Amino acid sequence: MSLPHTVQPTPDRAVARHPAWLPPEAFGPLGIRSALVCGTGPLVDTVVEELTRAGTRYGGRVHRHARAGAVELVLALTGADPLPPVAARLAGEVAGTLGAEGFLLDRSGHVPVLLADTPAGLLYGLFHLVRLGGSAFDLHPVERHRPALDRRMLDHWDNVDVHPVMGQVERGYAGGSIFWRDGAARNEPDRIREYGRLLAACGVNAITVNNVNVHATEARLLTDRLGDVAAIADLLRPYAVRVHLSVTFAAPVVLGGLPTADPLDDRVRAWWATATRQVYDRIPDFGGYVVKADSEGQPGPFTYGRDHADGANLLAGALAPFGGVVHWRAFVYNHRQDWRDRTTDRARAAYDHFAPLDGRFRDNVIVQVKHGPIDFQAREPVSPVLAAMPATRLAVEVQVTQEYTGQQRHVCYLGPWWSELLGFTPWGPQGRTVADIAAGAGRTGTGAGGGRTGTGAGAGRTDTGAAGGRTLPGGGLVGVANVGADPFWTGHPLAQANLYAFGRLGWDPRLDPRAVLDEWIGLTFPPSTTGDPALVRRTLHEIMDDSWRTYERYTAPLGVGFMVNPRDHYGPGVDGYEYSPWGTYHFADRDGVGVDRTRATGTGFTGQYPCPWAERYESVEQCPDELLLFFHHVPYDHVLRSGSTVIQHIYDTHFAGVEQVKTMRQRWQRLAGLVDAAVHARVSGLLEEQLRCAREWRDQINTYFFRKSGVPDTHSRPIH
Ligand code: GCV
Repeated sequence: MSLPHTVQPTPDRAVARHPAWLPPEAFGPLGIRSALVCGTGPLVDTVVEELTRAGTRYGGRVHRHARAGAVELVLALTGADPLPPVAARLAGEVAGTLGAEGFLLDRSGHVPVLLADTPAGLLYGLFHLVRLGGSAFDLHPVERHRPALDRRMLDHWDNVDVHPVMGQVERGYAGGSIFWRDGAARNEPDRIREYGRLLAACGVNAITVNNVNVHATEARLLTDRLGDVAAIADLLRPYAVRVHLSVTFAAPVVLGGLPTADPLDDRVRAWWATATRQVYDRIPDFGGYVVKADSEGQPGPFTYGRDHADGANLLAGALAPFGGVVHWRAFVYNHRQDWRDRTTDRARAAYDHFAPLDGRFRDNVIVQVKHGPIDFQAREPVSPVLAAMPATRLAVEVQVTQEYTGQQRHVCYLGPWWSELLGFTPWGPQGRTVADIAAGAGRTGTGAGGGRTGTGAGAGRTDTGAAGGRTLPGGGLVGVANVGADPFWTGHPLAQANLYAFGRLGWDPRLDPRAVLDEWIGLTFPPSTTGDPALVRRTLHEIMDDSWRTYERYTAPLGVGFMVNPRDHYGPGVDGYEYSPWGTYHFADRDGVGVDRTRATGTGFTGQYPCPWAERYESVEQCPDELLLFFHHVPYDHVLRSGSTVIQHIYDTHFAGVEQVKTMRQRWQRLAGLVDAAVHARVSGLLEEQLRCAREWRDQINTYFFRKSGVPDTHSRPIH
């Protein structure tokens, strides 16, 4: 969909694809060394291929035999035979302890030795060495690495057919799909392989290849178009990325010709079993299904009077024999709400639907929960569902694609936001974090291996898992992908950092997001390719570190959310959703603004949180400023914890946000001639658009609230 004021992505074949965080120069320090790789298997071949490519360019050599002579770097599977003496003793000590994706790096001797129990671990270890660059060869104590979250998945909202409203990619801001074009597979294997490399190099290990809104053509990827999915899986397998498919709950009807998709119907169960077996015949390492059911018009179990545990367990049953999982989205709410009805609160919906089902889901169901209770707004509280389902595998879903954060036309580095989210402690400072929940720490399973299976309402509802259950693995971190056919991959070249940060924080949620950005800068703008490496690094930090908060300053204030234009969700539309059926209201009037979600006088949403957050959010005095209008309706002269009034805060942040964008633009100009000219030109053009749009936000929001409240700006700045 072509949007107004858009810097359109360059036609996808016009220029070579940008190497993102894997330019050849990033391999220089490894490429000049003579390396030994011990082990066999396709992923080990990938490691060899990467090193060979670097060696071909920089003069290094890659050996595959332990008795190859002098080597300066060893990468080995602990079970490889033979191993060189420099690795053999350590391998014997650590074999079997490194994990399915982990690795160990020993730099205490004269030759760095990287060991892994599995080929995937070796691949991740290789990219760790790339990140270390020349310092990979410095003396250093032994380090061990393994991902905190087992599942680090990107959901592509890509359509096979061009959708009349949403286009090729729903909420995509980087050109067309890298997988599909005009109803067919795009058939550009090199592009998909390169994508796989980038994913492996930041730690992503799973994707879905189609939109969660599954339309008619896309439904068929499960059956007669399965070959297209298998082709993608073949291309991504060498990078340890497993492919998943979004499926429609109505598949037995629309594809199988059955009269029903009732999850408790034996014919339906048999249909899913057969379809799923056929998928695994074709793609033996297929990851599983993603389902958006009873949500925004997608079909689901409610049609048959069943609940979401019934629906999810149906698909989980079909996948279980093959080790697959179903990601079942908790994004279920009434999108046909009457705006006059003040008792219905969309924020409550996911919890109300899912929390009572805790303990009913099979162990291979992952309930996928949007990070906030509404819909990927730039500021929302953490979803209370994440603290409400101790006997269920939960995944946290974030939006890497910038639907509500500037649509890859604005610089908005999301790492700091995700870091806050993953570090949030729903039970207070001493308790588990959201990352712990996504990792599965402390979860217990049903112990029954599945809920009820077709025996009628109510059966099996006693599975709570709290007592006698087994530890469940986590559901991981899921991000809606921001990649398209654009030569820079992400439209805005600096939006690549969000994809990179998503993978890295999924691997280790405790990483400092600024350090992650620093890694990304070092890889993407290698010192040897820039005119002034120190200035480039410093300037990018100055522009990007705080850019999410800058975006927040000039858009919807104090957590109130949804002041965007309807449909395309770009730019200010203060009342765009105020009288709509979507359940996203701010209730601004002449006296005040915000949504009363308290137990005392509002919708009671605050009661969905455990202590201490239920109390903090309930209290207008204790509620964090940045979320005040999410939880409370307050007068314009309400004094924030910061000491400012609500109305003055709105004016101040909107004026400040625009000034900060002007500064970004000036800073970027310093880099002219110092970074790649195409990157510079693209970012320069987009910063003009960001400034235009930020001014529009400032003027519309300030004017709107001035007109509503009649309160002047204490600094008498222009308000229209
Ligand atoms: C894929 C938001 C988006 C929709 C998206 C939906 C979802 O509502 O605007 O485009 O649909 O979220 O997450 O399913």
